[in-house]
Amino acid sequence: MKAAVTLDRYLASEERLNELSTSGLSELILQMAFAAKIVAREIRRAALVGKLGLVGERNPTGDAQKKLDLFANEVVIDAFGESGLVAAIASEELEELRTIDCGGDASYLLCADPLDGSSNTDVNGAVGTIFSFYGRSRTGTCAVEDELRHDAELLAAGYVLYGPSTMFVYSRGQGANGFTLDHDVGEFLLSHEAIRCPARGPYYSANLGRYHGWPANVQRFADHLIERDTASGRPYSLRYTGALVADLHRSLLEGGIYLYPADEAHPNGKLRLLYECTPLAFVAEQAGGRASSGRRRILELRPQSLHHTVPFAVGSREDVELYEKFAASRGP
Ligand code: FBP
Repeated sequence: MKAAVTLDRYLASEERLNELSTSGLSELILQMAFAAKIVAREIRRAALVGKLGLVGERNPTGDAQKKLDLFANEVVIDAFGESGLVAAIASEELEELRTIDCGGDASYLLCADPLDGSSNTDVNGAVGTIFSFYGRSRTGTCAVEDELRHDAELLAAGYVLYGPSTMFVYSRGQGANGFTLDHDVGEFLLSHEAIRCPARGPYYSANLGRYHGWPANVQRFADHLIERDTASGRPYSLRYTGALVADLHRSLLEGGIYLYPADEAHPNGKLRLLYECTPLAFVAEQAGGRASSGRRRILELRPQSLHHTVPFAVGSREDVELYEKFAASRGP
């Protein structure tokens, strides 16, 4: 039987293949995997240790915070607080940046959505963690938010999917790879090497409950996906789990598109550019997919603020390109 490849070993092989894949970045990706193991354990036993339910507070973009949101946030911050590598952390759960060592030599920045799909925590649904590491452009200074907004370089990104199994998917610019946690061994083992996203469908993920609040051209796109036309593989099947990470993971493996357009309740979209859209766009593109606001490629956008939201479409390249065509179209 082929020896299992641990995340550690795979990162080391990437370092040998590409000098851009630094040991510092490997250490950070391994530390995120460690944090994911702790979060996975807590999610699995949450109902037994009083970790379900709300904390009664709201996060910076108004979402009601779950106990597991705060737990995952603390685990991520603790995991990088002593690393000596991370100067500051931007998190969905924190109003402001958490600066750790911005005046020193720490040369990386971390952006994280510690728990994606929070509405699923109390119903045993899939949830995720989204992360990205930036190389500092102004090491030793504390104008970190300005750095993230203008010239910090995105070096690596990924997500953890806490589903029937726990998966860790990341990229540092050399393709996207997936690892599955062997809970008994306590190691993430290579299970999905060089993920290639099919060029199109057959699934789409969107909250159709918001359909009537979408712009007409977006409604037309959704209508188009469910028209009958065997030649183009339509109608697409709806799959909406309530967790972006789970829906994107399906699209990357089996094809399809996830979209969260602007709507009446979210005129600038709901999803946060810095710690949800950009990291997933990076992974999707490394897997041959595409990610867009409908008007611009997500990776061309820079955040105007820490919690800046954008309309978001991600998944199979041809489906997202078609969405962009509809999004650019005029008329009733
Ligand atoms: P959280 O990171 O706060 O969970 O928000 C993101 C998210 O939950 C996505 O995972 C999901 O696709 C979407 O929001 C669900 O939003 P809605 O309930 O409006 O459909």
